[in-house]
Amino acid sequence: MPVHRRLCWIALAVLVAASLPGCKSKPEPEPAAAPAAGQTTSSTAPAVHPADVTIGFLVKQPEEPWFQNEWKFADKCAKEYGFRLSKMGAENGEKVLANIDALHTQGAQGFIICTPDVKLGPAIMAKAKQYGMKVIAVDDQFVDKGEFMDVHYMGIAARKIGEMMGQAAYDEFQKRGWAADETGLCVVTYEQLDTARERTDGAIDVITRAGFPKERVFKAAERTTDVPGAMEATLSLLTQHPEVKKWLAVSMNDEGVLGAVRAMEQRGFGKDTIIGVGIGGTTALAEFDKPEPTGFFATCLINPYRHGFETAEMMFKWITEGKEPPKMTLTEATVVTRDTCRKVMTEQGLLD
Ligand code: FCA
Repeated sequence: MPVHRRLCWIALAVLVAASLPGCKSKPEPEPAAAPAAGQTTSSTAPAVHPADVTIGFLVKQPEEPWFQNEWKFADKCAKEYGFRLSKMGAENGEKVLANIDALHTQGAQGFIICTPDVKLGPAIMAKAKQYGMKVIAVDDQFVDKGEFMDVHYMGIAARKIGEMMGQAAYDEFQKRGWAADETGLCVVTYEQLDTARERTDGAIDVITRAGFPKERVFKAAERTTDVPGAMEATLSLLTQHPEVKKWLAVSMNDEGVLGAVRAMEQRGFGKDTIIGVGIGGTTALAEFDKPEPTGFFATCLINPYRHGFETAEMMFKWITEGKEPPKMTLTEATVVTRDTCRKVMTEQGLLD
């Protein structure tokens, strides 16, 4: 073949190759076969390109500051690693399942979820399996037939933090020299959720073991774990116990305690007759930032950076490197008050 014709053929071949889908001059790394559970790949190069990774982050109460913060830190992780994060509200079972379908359509390889109902665990895992998606449960652990499911989980050390909450309330009660016989402990409960029950049980145990009379512990079961839910529950408790002159208030989260404090204020109680201690941080901070102190005395500051950034990072590495996260990660808390909350949150990098 004359040289010029041979050159033409080569040029044509190059053009065709370049226009073929997936035929690039620099080949993309091939996705590795998914390693068996518990195994890690030895390769250091990412098996999947970060830009091809989509991770879902579903939360049961998108309006709650805790969950907004989890999203904020997960977003930070997505930016840092260059993957796509799909944030979705999952207020009920229908939404959860529809959103997992939507994630599949988006090509997601995995998701992190705080489920609206822990009993949805088996249905969530079945759908994830069908789509080959990885799952990390955050905050609320999946339950199947009364048992925790063997699914990767990051939650707070609920019992321990509940005890911390009780201790902080009891210490302040003693410091103020209140008489036990005119004080009541209001416990806003949500006992169908394990992480909630462990927190409030921990608080009750510590306070009663310290000597506070058991018969002065009053539970108010909330129907929803938000401020209105806690307020409604507390108002009816207050109606039943007009003899109580001073209140300690604890709950599973800041919202529960804030609802209790608001209800008590409606009935004439205030900063000198309420010692409220919550679990959270951001909701408490808004209360501590008010010009005058209220009955919301302290909170156990928990860490949305760990629950948002770290879960997203674990999921990303699981997808791209086959690095399986620990089965269970429990995070800790620090007690903060009006005087220390902002400072400690800043130190922990939780504020902008
Ligand atoms: C649960 C609660 C949240 C937060 C989280 C760590 O999901 O509903 O308020 O306390 O645990």
